[in-house]
Amino acid sequence: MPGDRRARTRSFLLSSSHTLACLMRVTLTQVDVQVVPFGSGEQDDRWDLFSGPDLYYEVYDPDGACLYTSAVVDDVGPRDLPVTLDAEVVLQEAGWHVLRLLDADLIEDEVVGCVDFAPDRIRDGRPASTPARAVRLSDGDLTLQLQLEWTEDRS
Ligand SMILES: [Ca+2]
Repeated sequence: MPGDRRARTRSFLLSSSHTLACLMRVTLTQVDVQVVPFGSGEQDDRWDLFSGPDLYYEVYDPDGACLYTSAVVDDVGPRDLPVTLDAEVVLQEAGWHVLRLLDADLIEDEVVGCVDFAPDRIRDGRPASTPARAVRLSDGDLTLQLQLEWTEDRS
């Protein structure tokens, strides 16, 4: 349950060799789907029989636990891009997280693509006064932009 994870106020230490370590909380605040592999339009390339993919994503922490499942945006077509998927995910662990973009289907959801990102590495070398950062990630023909926000953890 995302609520349970959020309720836990465990924080982690972000450090790099040349800056002072400080306690920061990383939040994934937005996911934009910028490019989707729609295929050539042939029937077996299409995500759904008569429509575009129904997009949503899941975020996994470095241990493989699912932190968050977004709402579904139905029937996404090339003209709808970029599509913004909701997010308010606190990332408590350092290390590689996985974001899976999926197409919701009645029988079995299909994976559109997977990207991984490590919040602690993205921030390394950035000045402490940069609280937000957009990160562009690709998997084949899929391109996503993640908005990450760093705030001081006062808990
Ligand atoms: Ca679908």
